[in-house]
Amino acid sequence: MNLQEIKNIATSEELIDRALRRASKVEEKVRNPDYRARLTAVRKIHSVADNLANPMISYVKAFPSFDSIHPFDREIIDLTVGVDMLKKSLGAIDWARKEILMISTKYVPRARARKSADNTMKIMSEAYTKMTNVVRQISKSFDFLISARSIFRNLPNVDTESPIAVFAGAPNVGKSSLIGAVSSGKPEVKSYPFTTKAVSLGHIKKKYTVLQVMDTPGLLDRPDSERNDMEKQGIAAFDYLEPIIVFLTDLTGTSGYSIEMQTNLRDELKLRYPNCQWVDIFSKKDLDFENEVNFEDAIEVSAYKEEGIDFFKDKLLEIIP
Ligand SMILES: Nc1nc2c(ncn2[C@@H]2O[C@H](COP(=O)(O)OP(=O)(O)O)[C@@H](O)[C@H]2O)c(=O)[nH]1
Ligand SMILES: [Mg+2]
Repeated sequence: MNLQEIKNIATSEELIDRALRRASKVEEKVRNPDYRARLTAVRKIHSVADNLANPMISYVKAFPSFDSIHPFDREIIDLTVGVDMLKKSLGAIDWARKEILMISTKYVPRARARKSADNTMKIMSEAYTKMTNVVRQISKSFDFLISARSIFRNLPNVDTESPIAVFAGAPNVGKSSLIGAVSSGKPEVKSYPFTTKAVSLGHIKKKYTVLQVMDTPGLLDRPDSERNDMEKQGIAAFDYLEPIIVFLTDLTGTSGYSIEMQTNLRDELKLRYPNCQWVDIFSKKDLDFENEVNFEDAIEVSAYKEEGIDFFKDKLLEIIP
């Protein structure tokens, strides 16, 4: 399921206009005017019903089914538009679709049974009114889906089926730069609603393996006590992906954050994610390290001079769960 790739959704009025326009082109070439009216009416009613109901099916199908959705996507949907509201809107569209088909099923035989052309047209326009009223009745559900789609399109495109490494560490320690240095292609820069800062999402590719790499600004860069509820839920969303945690420590003193703050943050995250794979990085190795800490197996890298990058990438690919 790909939340970012939901196709365009029409408003209720656009849908109605399109359906009526298409139906207006339907014509039957039969001599007898009464017979012609009956045939035309039947085809027009079918045409309106199909042109309303078919797009509605595709809209409902375009959104993920909540039975099979990945818990990460579910959480993201809940944090952005609300799972309940989305379910309600999709339910309303599906209800309306069935109503429309029922109306057409009811009106087609009635149109067929009329003797005079006038009466037939009356029945047809009654069917039109009923069908379009059903659509208008749920216009807010269309509007909701339209705005949900546009919100989803602007989210980082995390593939829940592929492994992911999230980069954590204090601000300014070099997370985004390192993501740029390890990624094939340019990382995508987009935002989640639970962190006002833009997230970088890149990919490390080797043969058939793709590892997503993402930083988490505003989330995994400060102590839990400073996070608001929204940010806590944002972190919870990442918990569902069982990420590899890449923790950057900046020993150069240029990030503006003390070693004490950085190691406290590291301890806290280690407690929060006891089951995740963990990789320690000392960043900016092109500069002098002013501090010293003893982390086993830490990898020294420089995003600037591209030092230690290949070694780090290989290490990541090796430990993909
Ligand atoms: N000397 C040096 N500076 C770096 C390196 N990586 C990042 N920086 C600088 O450190 C600052 C913060 O980097 P950034 O990647 O934005 O850190 P983030 O906040 O953790 O994402 C920026 O001014 C970068 O130019 C590096 O490898 N060497
Ligand atoms: Mg950054």
